[in-house]
Amino acid sequence: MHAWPASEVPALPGQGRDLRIHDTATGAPVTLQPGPVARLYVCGITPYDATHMGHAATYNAFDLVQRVWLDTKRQVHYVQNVTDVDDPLLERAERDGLDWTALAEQETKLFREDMTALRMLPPRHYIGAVEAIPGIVPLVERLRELGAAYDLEGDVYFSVESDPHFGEVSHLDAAAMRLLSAERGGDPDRPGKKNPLDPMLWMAAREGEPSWDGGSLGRGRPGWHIECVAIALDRLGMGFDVQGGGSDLAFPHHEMGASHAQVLTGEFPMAKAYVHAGMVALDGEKMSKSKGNLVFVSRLRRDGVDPAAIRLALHAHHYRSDWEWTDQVLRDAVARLERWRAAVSRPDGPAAEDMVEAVRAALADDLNAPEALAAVDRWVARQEEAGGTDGSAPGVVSRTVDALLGVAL
Ligand code: 5CA
Ligand code: ZN
Repeated sequence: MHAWPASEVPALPGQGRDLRIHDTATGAPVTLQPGPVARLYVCGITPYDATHMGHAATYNAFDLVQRVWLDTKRQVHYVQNVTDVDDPLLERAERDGLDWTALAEQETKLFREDMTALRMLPPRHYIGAVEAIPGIVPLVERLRELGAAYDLEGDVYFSVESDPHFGEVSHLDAAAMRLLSAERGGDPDRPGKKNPLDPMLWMAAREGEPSWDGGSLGRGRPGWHIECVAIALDRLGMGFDVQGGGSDLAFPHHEMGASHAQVLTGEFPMAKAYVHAGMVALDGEKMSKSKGNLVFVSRLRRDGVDPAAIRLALHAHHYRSDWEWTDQVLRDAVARLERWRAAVSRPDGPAAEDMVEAVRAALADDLNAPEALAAVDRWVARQEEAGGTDGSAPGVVSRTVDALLGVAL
């Protein structure tokens, strides 16, 4: 599957800083020291509806991860998936009388356009679940050979008890896991399972649903967690730097994925840091496709909102906090963008070196984007109050905001 075009990332003067980021698995910040090529896997969309502000906020966080690493002169090997076959997608297609492949294609196309408009850097590999099936089947077969998977009425389940590290990503107790499993695509109440939490690896073909050749597994389609594991191991290998997504993915998705990979390879952990973005709400409830309380990026764009303002609205919240999307959040961002643009359009201004370092320091410290905005605001305020004589300063500010925040002034 193709991704979307990259916007250019200007090089900045001085030295970038290593990223220190909160790791869900250890519950503490970790300073990552990737080699010359940092490895990042971010869970992609299930394309049955348009990109909403919650998705945008999560991808914004991982775009910042990339930008901090690029600033340290590293390359970034970034992989993202598209869950282009799964229950919610099939259900929505059925509800709306659409062909499920057409729905997935249409929504993935819109997602690419939204990401391009927001200047989110694209993954190097953008892989659909369907195209990953030939790589998924042998992994499920291998888990069966290892005794870590079992059959139930033709479906294949992963046994969570086969991984001694199971539970070490999300650190939840059994009751909480069971509740979340039921809410997030699991089937804890299905009779015959060894452990209620065991997730499906391969679902035998169902009447009226798409299915693929699964070799010794029979015809069927892949489970959700093994999809991301197959893609991540194939493209990045074990021990990559960051696996990312929204906080609703910590359990079961990232927990199960980590277990699959650890049992398959005998190595631990799959990712050096598990990084989770907070949930964006609207009217007091988590924005979600299933609830339908959504503000779409594409809708705002159609209404003439500058994507750079959307980006600033996202940066105004720390990625780990849960927050509420309101019209005021957007109005504040539009006003900030206007002020910043006016300030950098002048031929000179106060020296900007401190601002570059402050933005760098803020982002390298667990992606503190609100603090990065405050650092730019301080330069803008000085420009508005007293101006300055440094002819290179407005350009330096523009390039910094572009390179590190993805905002074109
Ligand atoms: N395809 C899977 C991941 S493999 C999936 O979760 N797709 S999704 O379309 O439901 O979500 C895509 C990403 O957006 C996930 O990282 C999810 O955690 C994040 N996300 C979904 N809703 C919100 C929200 N309200 N706020 C913040 N992030 C969200
Ligand atoms: Zn995933």
